[in-house]
Amino acid sequence: MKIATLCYPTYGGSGAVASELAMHLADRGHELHVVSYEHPFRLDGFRPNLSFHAVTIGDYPLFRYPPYTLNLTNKIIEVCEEFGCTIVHSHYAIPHAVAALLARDVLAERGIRIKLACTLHGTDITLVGRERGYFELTRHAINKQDLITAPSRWLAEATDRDFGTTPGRVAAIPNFVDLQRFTPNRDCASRRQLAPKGTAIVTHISNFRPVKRIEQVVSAFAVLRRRMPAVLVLVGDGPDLPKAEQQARDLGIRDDLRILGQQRPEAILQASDLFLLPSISESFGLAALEAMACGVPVLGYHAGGLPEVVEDGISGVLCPTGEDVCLGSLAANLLLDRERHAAMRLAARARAEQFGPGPIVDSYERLLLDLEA
Ligand code: GMT
Repeated sequence: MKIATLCYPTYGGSGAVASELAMHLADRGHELHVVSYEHPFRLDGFRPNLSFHAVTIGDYPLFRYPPYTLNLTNKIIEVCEEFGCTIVHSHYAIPHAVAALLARDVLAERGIRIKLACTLHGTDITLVGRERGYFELTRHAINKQDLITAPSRWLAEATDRDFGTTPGRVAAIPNFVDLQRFTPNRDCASRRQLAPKGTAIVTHISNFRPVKRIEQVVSAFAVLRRRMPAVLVLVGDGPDLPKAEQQARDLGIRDDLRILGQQRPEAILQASDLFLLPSISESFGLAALEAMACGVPVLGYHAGGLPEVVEDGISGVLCPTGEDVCLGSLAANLLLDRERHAAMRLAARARAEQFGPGPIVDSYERLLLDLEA
């Protein structure tokens, strides 16, 4: 297959999944052309059959808001024509699915037929896509795709309900994790570097947007900190990170925060005792899966697709949404119960092993190959 993959390059799950999938498909001999406005953070290592194409964005003075979607569409047309791509795979519907649809029309006029696949990731359905300014076009573009996938049954059902896709049409294909790269390693150097012996390491990784409820991460940590020596490691960047820092200052725990910015997460996860992910909604929770692969239990809510990944009471703790729970006390209770914590660490890794790349990339590959048939 020759596939043009459209994705966001930024720190976040959709760009990570798009990049990892592109690399796996390239390793299986397919030709991949990744299109984005910057080189995606997870795309690494040379492969002769994988290339990156940057979308150049016009800056004509008339444009107060440069029309990125048009530049993207133009790039899709160029890439499909030049390299003979027959599938355009959009990751995150907005604006990728719309640009792909427009490109398909232009290419059809030139006698070039392409098929469209779209992997929905989460807020393209649960938040942004529902906004009035995006809804109609997003619904149209999703329904015009030849293949639609979502990382959880929960998101597939939400798409049917809110965007009118026929039930069963959105294929639920979970996120996957590299089980060699993300593997437990308690004696790693990063553990000693992040905190002195006997100090619990609690971690949160995200793009620090309101949906992640960072304020709950910090307040839970403040409660936990009163019960034991601990540090809170924050990885990633985003609009709510400065607020988290201020909240920590107000609570008198700023010195216990390790704000690391955007980093490769594996060494940090290996050093961690607990991963906090109290999101309002999480279509899957790739960061949680990566933590679990490193043997780190997850504490969060029974929200969105997270229960399809984390088994409450076994590989982590999921609190009922809408109830007044004290995440900090739950975290402290778990970390102080050494036996339960050790069992949960093992269970977290065992659960993650069900999400290795092999069979999940197989599912994508099969559905994409069917498009060509
Ligand atoms: O926030 C998003 O929806 C975008 C996306 C991203 O790029 O960060 O995250 C989503 O996609 C991941 C990969 O499929 C999922 O594991 C995340 O759960 C999902 N985030 C949300 O649903 C909030």
